[in-house]
Amino acid sequence: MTDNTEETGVSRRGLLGGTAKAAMLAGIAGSGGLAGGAVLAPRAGHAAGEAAVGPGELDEYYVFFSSGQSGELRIVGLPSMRELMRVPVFNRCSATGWGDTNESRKILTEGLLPETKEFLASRGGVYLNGDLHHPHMSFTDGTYDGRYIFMNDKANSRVARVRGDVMKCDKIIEIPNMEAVHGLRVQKFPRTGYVFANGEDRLPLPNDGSILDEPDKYHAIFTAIDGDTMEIAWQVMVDGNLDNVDADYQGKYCFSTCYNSEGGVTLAEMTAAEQDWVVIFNIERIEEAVRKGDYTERKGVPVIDGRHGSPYTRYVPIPNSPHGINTAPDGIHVVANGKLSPTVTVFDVRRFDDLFDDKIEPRGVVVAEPELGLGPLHTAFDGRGNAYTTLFIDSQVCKWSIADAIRRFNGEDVDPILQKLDVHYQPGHNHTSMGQTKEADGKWLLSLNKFSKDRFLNVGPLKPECDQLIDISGDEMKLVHDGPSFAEPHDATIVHRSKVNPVQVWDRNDPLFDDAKRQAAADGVDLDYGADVIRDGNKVRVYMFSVAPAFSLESFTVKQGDEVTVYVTNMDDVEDLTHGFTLVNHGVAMEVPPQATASITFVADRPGVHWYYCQWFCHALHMEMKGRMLVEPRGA
Ligand code: K7E
Ligand code: CUA
Repeated sequence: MTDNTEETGVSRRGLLGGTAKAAMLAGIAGSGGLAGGAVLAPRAGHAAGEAAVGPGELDEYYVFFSSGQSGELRIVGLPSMRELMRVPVFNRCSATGWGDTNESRKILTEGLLPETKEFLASRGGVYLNGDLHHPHMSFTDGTYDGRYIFMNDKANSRVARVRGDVMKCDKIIEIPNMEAVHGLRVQKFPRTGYVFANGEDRLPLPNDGSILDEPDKYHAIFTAIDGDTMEIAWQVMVDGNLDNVDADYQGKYCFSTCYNSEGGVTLAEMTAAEQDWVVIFNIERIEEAVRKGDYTERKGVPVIDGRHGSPYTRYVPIPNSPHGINTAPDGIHVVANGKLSPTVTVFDVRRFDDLFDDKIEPRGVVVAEPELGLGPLHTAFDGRGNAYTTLFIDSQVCKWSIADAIRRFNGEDVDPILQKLDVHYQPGHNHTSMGQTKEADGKWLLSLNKFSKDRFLNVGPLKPECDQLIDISGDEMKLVHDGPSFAEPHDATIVHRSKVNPVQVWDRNDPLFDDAKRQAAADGVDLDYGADVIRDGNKVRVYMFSVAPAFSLESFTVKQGDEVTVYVTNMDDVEDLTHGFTLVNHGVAMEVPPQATASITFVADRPGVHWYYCQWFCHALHMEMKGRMLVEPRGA
């Protein structure tokens, strides 16, 4: 196994002209040469036995993967790294009809701000893209509870929720008063509770055109969302900007990194200072401020002033443009990753009370600051006191001891670094099994690498990225598997399967079907067993159910120009018996899983005969599961 010494790091640093910052900036400018060094590293040997999951065997963990600019949530089994499901969220999905069905369009539109709805009117009413960075499961008492997975959309400033029982998105909200939701984490204790979301971009407030090129009047906004109602609880205006966020295990504090304390609007300005900061939010004091009315209401949300000098926040100087921030499973230590500094900074949350009572200086919460290598971005934990930090520039994962880093900080002559493992190439996030909970089990580490280069068969200029599975159960990290993945495996949450318990078929009483039920009742139709065509002026509602291999309507007739809504209810009550409904040459398609209702609305503007068919393979006679829409020409 590769074990690059610190010496290698030093020589690379030398090669790159002295400072970590110069190296990182070189990396930003195009890093082929940097990764080239890692290409020469010996490859891992054969996969360890434990990583093999045989045909028919089930994985021990679910991985909830973001997909970055693809905008969906992906579910992967670990350790096999088999992709199990894609859950459309901010994207449009042809297979499921997400973005096309009435049920999904309601979820995609109801949480948008009024001005966004107006803006999107000329663009089909919904955003088609999203940039999903951070999926995180809800907690109870410091560990996952399986209820929900929350996630951000950096591209269009939204936060979404996926239900753990059916693995479908049920809520999307747009966050007002800020743009580009980046960091997202949830409250770990006593439960979620709050979902914390960082506004990355600094903007005028209000951003109505009255202030334009006056960056000193821009602000960044931190948002707390109530995870149960998906309503915004409060916001805090801060100095600088906001990158990543995490929360403690006591339910008292959350904290965000800032890479732009300079308030710059150009690369040079944003990287000018040698130190930026982490801002710590005092949740109890903020809740008190909301109760007392110490806020300005903006777009219906209480916005608290948390800039320097406020009782609600503290700013801890950190070298240099820190990125990821990660709370250790010991419930005590928090690691901020230096990015442009070769260091990570370790806080002790037990000192935060004193910090807010002004008994110590901001840097007084720092208990260690080990130098690990170039481009530290994110840190994961094994529950045995070790931390694993990704080094973007060095293309390595660095394993280090938190206790030894603290001893070193206190002047003892110990090296906290235990091992460096080459990864391929340029890692961003990394994750350990259950490592973001108090139940971190120290078995697996995933390194999510931004480049795959030569690791897979060449598929042209656009390459997959490379997720590497590392066995951390022993004293040494061992690389056991490479997994290519399409844009972009940005972040992941590894959850033991005992925490997740999805259902096999939908419940007919699910609230997702309420609108269809209400409309069917108004039309005097039994939604479960409908075979009806209801005309209401030029609106036509078509109700059908499906039992493999047939729809209850083999044809229906409408007039050209009618606005047609088709409701399909799948009355099969069997595991894995999904039907679909696709209307040829109409851009109309959707999934209808067992015991679900789905509906879709379109204008029947093409006279003639158009077949509809079942688009999910369901039966030996699946090809025959079809029917005709007969459209009478206008004036006939
Ligand atoms: Cu590191 Cu969006 Cu999670 Cu990128 S943030 S890596
Ligand atoms: Cu029903 Cu295919």
